[in-house]
Amino acid sequence: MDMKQKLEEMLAAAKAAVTEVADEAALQEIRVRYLGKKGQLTTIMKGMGALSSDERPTIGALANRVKEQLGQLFDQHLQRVKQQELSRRLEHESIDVTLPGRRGVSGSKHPVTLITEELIDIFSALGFCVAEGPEVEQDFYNFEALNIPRDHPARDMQDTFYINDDVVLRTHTSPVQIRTMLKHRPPLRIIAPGTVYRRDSDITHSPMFHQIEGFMVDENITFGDLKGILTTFIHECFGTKVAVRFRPSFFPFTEPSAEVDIQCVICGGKGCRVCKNSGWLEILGSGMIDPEVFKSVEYDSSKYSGFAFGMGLERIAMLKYGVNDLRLFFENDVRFLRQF
Ligand code: 2NL
Repeated sequence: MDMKQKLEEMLAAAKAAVTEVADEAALQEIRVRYLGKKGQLTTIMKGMGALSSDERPTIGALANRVKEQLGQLFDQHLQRVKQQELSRRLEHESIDVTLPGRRGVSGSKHPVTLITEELIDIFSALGFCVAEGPEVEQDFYNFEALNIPRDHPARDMQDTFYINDDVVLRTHTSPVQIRTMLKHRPPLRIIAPGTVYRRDSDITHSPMFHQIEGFMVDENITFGDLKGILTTFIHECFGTKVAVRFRPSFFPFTEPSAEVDIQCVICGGKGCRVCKNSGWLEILGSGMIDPEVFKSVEYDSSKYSGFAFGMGLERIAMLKYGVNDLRLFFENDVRFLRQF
């Protein structure tokens, strides 16, 4: 067989082979069989050395054309096979758009955050605004202005984290209220939620905890306003059926002072471990702002009066959510946190 015939037959055979092909891998295999280093075209071209010098240019040109045609042939069929594979996939695959999506894992709010937000909502509805201030505080705002002099036991190194002689980590959020009173004139209704620090650490005390304090100052504010606002707050927070009582107490910054108890939310007042069999739970401290405090902020106490109160947020959270161990709030165990 002469070379021209061999080349033409090879081209015809290749054309026949690729029309059958249905996938990319099979097509690649055929391409190698014809165009590869050990393929048929190479083998034929190796025989060209035996040709006479007048045959060689024509056969050489023909071989090149055949090579080009083979290349085109494979490219065409590669397109076809790819298109077929795509149509096949599209026919068989389907997307059920009614299936629920895969949700990302989302965190939840810390119970102390939830309580803070709830109390802010309740007091906002009663006309109170939120104020904030620094956690590293000067002695004047944390103690002096609140009628807690240098020799007061609350100043004890055992209770307070001192940065230096004049700077402390705030032991309550009252300094926020002092700053607010210095900046603004009455009438004022303010709540100050925030983180506070005391050198106390045992089962029922954490060195870092949270408080909300509030005050209201205007002309003619009385102990009746204190009772009304705090009773309303308790009814909003724990339900309107819960009994409330005001008990005389003492704070350096209020006179008179009262602690507020609610009927035990655990046993309903019958007596249990949480209320130490008294049937009552202490939930906040309060009182009429002491004239000494008004002196520090230069309010005329013959014109203005007001009440103030404070409570621990962890304690409220424990009672509302039935948490029996304070430490759970600070361990950040997700098995606990996920439940809120
Ligand atoms: C409690 C008791 C209380 C206040 C906080 C206050 C603030 C100013 C003036 C007067 Cl600026 N009083 N705050 C008053 C009474 C009680 O907190 O048991 N806290 C956890």
